[in-house]
Amino acid sequence: MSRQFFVGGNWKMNGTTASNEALIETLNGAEIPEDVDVVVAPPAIYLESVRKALSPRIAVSAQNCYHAQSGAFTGELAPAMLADLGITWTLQGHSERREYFHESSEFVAKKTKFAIEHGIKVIACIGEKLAEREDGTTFDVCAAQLAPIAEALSAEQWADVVIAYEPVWAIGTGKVATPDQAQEVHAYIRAWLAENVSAEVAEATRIIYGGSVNGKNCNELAGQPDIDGFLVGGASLKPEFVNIIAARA
Ligand code: G2H
Repeated sequence: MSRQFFVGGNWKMNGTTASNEALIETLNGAEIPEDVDVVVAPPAIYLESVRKALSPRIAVSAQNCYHAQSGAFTGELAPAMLADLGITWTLQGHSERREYFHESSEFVAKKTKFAIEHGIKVIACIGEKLAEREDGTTFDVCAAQLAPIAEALSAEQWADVVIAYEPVWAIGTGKVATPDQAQEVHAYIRAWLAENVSAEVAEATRIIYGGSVNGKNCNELAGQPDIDGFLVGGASLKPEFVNIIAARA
């Protein structure tokens, strides 16, 4: 089964109206191969303006959303609000949220399930820290982060999930995982899905790599059998994002 290549741009807490307009002009003018899904995740305050200005060929994602429909949850966004604006994806569990906002894997799983139940697809992020890699616990960390998601979701709901493997030591550091290092973990994640969810879900679920991906290193990573795309941070704010979208071509 061939999995459609998927490239996400995580703009994190960057941008202004003017810089967004320039980036959107580049993206709208880019030739995007038909067999690639492209999603960008601007900061919440720009979701609506980006959705309105961006070509419908490119989907827009939130960087986070909460597990309630509405109510007294100051500072949060409901999946229904995203759907109302034509936003079809959200990130969940990015390592920066786990680290700086103390999000647990259980909380990430709860928000993932709620988002999917309310029509928003999820890029679910997992990955180990440097000390965990050095301790040889990379696989255990990934399994522990995946387990609550697998417990929360039905097999059908996995159709609305993309897993982003992002080793924390490679995020924003310029230290990209080698293609072999990334492939090894992606293959592990796929085997974990086969064992803990189903063979069908393992085969169909896109597992994308994130961590210092750029226009230079993307082609070799994209050639690995279990790397189904990328979640790109820094380079998604630059014209080279267009080259990353074409990495599989
Ligand atoms: C990892 C990635 C995007 P960067 O966080 O999610 O960022 O490409 O800047 O390492």
